[in-house]
Amino acid sequence: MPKSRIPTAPAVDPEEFVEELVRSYPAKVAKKRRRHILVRDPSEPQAIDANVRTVPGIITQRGCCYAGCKGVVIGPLGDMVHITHGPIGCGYYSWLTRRNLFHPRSDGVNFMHYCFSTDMQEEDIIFGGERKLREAIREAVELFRPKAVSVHATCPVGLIGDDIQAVAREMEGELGIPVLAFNCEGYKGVSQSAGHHIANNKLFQAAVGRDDLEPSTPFAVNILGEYNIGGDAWEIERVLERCGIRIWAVFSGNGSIEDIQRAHTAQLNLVMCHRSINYMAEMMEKAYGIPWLKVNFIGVQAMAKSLRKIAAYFEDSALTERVEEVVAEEVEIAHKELAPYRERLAGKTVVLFVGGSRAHHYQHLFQDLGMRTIAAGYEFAHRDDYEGRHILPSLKVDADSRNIEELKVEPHPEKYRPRLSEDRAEQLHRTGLIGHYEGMLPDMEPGSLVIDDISHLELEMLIKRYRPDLVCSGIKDKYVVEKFGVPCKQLHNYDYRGPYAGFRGAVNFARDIDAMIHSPVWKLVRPPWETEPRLKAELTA
Ligand code: CFM
Repeated sequence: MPKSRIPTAPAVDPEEFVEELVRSYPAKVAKKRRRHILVRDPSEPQAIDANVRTVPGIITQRGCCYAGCKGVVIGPLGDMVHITHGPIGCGYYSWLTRRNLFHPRSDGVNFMHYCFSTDMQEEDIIFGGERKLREAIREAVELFRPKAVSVHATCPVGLIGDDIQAVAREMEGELGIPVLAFNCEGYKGVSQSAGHHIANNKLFQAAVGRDDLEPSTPFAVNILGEYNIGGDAWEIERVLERCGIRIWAVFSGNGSIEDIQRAHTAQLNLVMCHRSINYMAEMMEKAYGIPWLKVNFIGVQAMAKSLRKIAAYFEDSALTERVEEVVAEEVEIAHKELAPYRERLAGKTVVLFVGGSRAHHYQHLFQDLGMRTIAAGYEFAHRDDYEGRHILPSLKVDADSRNIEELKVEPHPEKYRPRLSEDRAEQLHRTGLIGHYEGMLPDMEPGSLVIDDISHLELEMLIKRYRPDLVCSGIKDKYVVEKFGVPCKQLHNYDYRGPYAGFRGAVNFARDIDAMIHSPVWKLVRPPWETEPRLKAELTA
């Protein structure tokens, strides 16, 4: 086996490294960035800054509000036409690079591979784009006959003040199908996180609760925050079906607007990505009485644990028995298939910097492989995703968050139906089975680094000092990282592979990671620290 030319990590003192990191910034920036960096110490409660503006000039991994709304939450609904109202680049940028896959239903409809945009030009910016939007919606409906249309605002639309809500109402009347308009202008909020919230709000107001069809099984669940990247949702579905648990609707991977319209009749909401969809979980609980339960389907042990949590919620002996059978069978097979990879990967180190959930979820899968997560962080998640939901009441709402509407939700006058007795609900809340998320920090090993909204510079310094065997990140970093001679797995779109969720996904992942880490190609790369310094400059003043 060819050896990587990167020597194993020199012993690094994490506290010293953090000081070194922030020293590379001007004093004011250093002070700000310091609050986004932690050395994990489980002996005391730790707080971290998150969900605040990136310092201008710093190269961040973050995306925009439009990306969070159109690209992340709404885009995966495959039986709708999604129109980007704006310059063509915004549509192009969000054109399925995330690989949220969709299987058509019996009607054969699938619009996932299209990219719809009003392609705004200078004259539209000057004279307004509403006419063009109206025509685009008409044309799309005439040509494609979708069940519903969504319209997504980009930055210029907000700046010139096109009233996309009025156009949507008008078109809904004219065309007789739902037209959902999202004011998700890219500049809103501090990251794509704002777009998640905007998407949740509109889906809740304009789609959920529209069709009262009831599931024919008592074990019907919605999955919230699973987006079917690389086919993840299909592996999750396979396992849940084996257990006798019916997926009633998914928000929104392999999702259909018709499923979402009847989602309020399910028994339970499973929350996969807490960051992007916790709003929906809370609103559905308040309006319809559906409790939510945090799951993680990434990793063999995590998958087994999540299935057991679902069984514990339903308290049905036949279901529990079936879940145990499936878990025993699937875990045994997965372990057998993982064993050769585990042997080659055990002890390797990884750093994970992904959007809002995966940097936590994938730590469980790396644990299955015997690999150590030595640093992790989110691009845009909030403090509760690090520290746990118990800190929510103490969070202060800043001006950026106040820009995003918080819906006032009341129990629905006819459709509210508590799924649990008061006693049981209280008990399950207390034991943490429902309505509970502990965040990433408790799973991080002592001395590991937690870095929020990591900058390009910080990631480079981290690689140089820690020499991890693997970096998990996205396309903005991938090739920079690989020029350091370190393999970089894209955890956003899985580098055109997957699925990685569930039992079979874990085996796929192990195979891919083993191939990456042990590829002979890294031998050919001369990392920059071997040739440095070529040019050195110091910051004065
Ligand atoms: Fe949730 Fe996601 Fe993520 Fe996310 Fe994303 Fe994504 Fe992500 Mo890319 S919804 S927070 S906004 S798990 S697109 S499927 S991979 S940054 S960690």
